[in-house]
Amino acid sequence: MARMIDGRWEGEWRPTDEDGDGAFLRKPSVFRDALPPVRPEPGRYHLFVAWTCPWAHRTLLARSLKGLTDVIGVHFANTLSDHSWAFEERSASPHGHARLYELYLRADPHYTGRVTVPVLWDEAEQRIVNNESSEIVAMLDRLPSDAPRLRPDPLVPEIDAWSERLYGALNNGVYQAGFATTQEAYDAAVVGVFDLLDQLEAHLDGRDWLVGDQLTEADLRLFVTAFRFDAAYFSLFRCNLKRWAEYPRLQAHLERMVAHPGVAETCNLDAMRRGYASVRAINPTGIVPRGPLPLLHVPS
Ligand SMILES: N[C@@H](CCC(=O)N[C@@H](CS)C(=O)NCC(=O)O)C(=O)O
Repeated sequence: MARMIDGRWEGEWRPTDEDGDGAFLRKPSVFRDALPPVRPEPGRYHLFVAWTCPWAHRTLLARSLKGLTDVIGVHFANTLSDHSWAFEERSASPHGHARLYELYLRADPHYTGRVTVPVLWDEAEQRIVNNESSEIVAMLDRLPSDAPRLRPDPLVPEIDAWSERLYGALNNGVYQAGFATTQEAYDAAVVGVFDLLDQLEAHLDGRDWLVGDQLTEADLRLFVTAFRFDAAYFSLFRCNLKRWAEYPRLQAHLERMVAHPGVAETCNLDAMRRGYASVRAINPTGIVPRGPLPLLHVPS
């Protein structure tokens, strides 16, 4: 068991839940409210994230690309171990918490579920508004802003169709490969990852962005996995049929994203590498592999 039941930790922490065939299952998020579509008062809402986490990364990207960095606070947890994410220093959490689960208990003393990042926290009402990254991205996108929409109405059906494919086979597919406990579950996941990469490489022929001719939420989904692929998923998750850099158009998309204003500041390559290497279930010694690294200049 790896979750809280009625506000108490149940058993040993493990990185995942499984189905009976050794395949990794991701549980639905619990807090699912929405923000009102008005520019929030600065300091009221806060994102709790971790540099490692791709789901948290897309909320950081939405906050940055929508020009909301002055309005929505951000707090980084660094290590994930027994009893959830820990903050490097208590000051990283506005309430002086050492661990993320304390925030969940502040929102609901009887919380039942996994304790995950990202969390969108409402300081005024002392509650978790939402802990599902796709919904947080969509609600940040609806806030008034001069920045272009990440989900422009006419493109939403195509964005959502890509999002579903990206989530199943790639964003979550790499985790299914990394956390599989049977050969069959691992093989199925890895084949799915690389089949989709082949399809994406073909789709990006003559295009800069996945949908339409602008950066959308679909590109965020592709990017958060692309950024982690060579440095974490290739080695630690054994997604090693090819490196990201061996796909010319996917590599060009990765470089285009990092060069886009507002993206590089959401990336921390070293913290991300250390974060994945610290998951003892897949890397018992905790040694951080020196390579491979993505072939691009990103802040370390
Ligand atoms: N559905 C969530 C999933 C988030 C998620 O799985 N976060 C991971 C980190 S990448 C986590 O916090 N895991 C801790 C745990 O499951 O105990 C979302 O997309 O927001």
